[in-house]
Amino acid sequence: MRIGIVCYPTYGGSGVVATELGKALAQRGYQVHFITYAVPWRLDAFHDNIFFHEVELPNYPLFEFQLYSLALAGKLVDVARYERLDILHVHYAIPHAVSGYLAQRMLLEHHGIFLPVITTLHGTDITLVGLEPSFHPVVRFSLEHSDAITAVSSFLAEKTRHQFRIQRPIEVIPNFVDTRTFAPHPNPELRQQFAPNGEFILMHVSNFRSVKRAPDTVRVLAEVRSLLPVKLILVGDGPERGETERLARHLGVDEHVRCLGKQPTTPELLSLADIFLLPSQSESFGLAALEAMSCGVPVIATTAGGIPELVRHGETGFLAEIGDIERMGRYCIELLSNPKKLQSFREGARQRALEFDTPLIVPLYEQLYQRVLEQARVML
Ligand code: GMT
Repeated sequence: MRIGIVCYPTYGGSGVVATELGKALAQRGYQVHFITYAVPWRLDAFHDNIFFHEVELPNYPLFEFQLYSLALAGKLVDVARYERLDILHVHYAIPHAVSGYLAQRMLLEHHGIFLPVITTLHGTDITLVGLEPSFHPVVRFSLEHSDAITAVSSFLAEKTRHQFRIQRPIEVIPNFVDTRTFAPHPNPELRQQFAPNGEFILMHVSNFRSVKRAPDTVRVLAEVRSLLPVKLILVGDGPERGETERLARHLGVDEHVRCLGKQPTTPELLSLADIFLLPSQSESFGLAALEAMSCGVPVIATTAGGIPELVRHGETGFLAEIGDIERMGRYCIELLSNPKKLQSFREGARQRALEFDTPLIVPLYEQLYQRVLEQARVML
C-alpha cells in the first residue's frame, strides 16, 4: 500500500505522531510519502520505504499571506498521481483536511482517481484554533467529507462531536510510543551535570504555548524547593519561554532552572527526571508524558482533557486541578520524599506506557486503512 502522510514538520506532538507512524508503517513494508513544507524533525535519518515531497510556496507580491493550503492541495494531486497513492492520511485538521478534500475532488474530476482521505485530530485543531469563527465551518465541512476520522483520545472525540455537531463515527486511536527505544536509560555522569549535589530533578517538555502553562512548572519548583533540594529542566521553546524564565528570576529560583531549548527528547534526557510535569490548561492526550512514562518517569499533571486517559492518579503519577500549584507541589514532595513510593510509581509509569506500545497501536491504523479502502472499492 502507498500511503501519503501530511503533517506539520515542526516541534509538536501531531508531527511526532505522524512521523513515528510513517516510520513504523515503512518498517512493516508500506511505502510512505510525507508531503509537507520541510522534512519532519523526527525523520532524522534515511529510512527505506520513506519519501519526502516538499510543498513549495510560490512567492508573489500580491499575496500578503502565504497560500499554503492551496499549494499543499496542488502538491497532493501531483504526488497522488505520480506516486500512485492508495490513501491519504492527514494529521491536524487545519488546513490539512481541507487541502486533502480539495485534492480529492481535483483528482476525481480531472483524473478519474479516487483518493480516500483519513483525518486524525490531535488537539487544538478542535479545542482551540478550530473554534475560531473563521475556521469552525471549514473544519466542520472538511470532517464531514473525510472518509474516516480518528481522534487521539475519547475526550477529543467527544469534544469534536459536541463542538462540530459531527454525527459520523470518530475512531479513538491513542498516541503510541516505541517502548524499546523509550526505556529507562540511567546516566549518572549526565545527571551529575544537572544535579551536582544529588538534587531531585523535575522535567517539562513542550512547545511553550500558553495552553501548556509552562510558568506553572517554575511555581511548582519554588513550592517544592521550600522543603527539598530539586532542579527543574525545561526542554523546548515557544511563546512563553521568556515569561517562564523571567518568573524563575522573580521567584529567586533561576539558578535551579535549566532551559535547554529545542532538543531531541532522547530517552537519556527523559531518564534524568524523577518527575515529569505537565500542568496544561488543555491537553488532548499528552504524548510528551507518555514518552517520559515509557522511560519510567511518573507524571504530575492536571486533569485537563485526555490526560486522565493516560495518567493513573495514585499509580503512575498524580492529577490536580488546572493551576493548583500547591497540590502539584505537595504531590511532588510526597513522591520525592518516599523512595519506595517513587520506585513503585516509576514501575507503574513504565507498565502503563507498555499499553501504548507501537506494535499494539499501529495495527489499529493499518486496519482502518484496509476498511477505508474496502469501502472505497464498494462505492466505486
Ligand atoms: O496543540 C496541538 O493540538 C497540536 C499538537 C501538536 O502538534 O503539538 O498537540 C496535540 O497532539 C499531540 C499528539 O496527538 C497530543 O499528545 C497533545 O496532547 C496535543 N496537544 C494539545 O492538545 C494541547
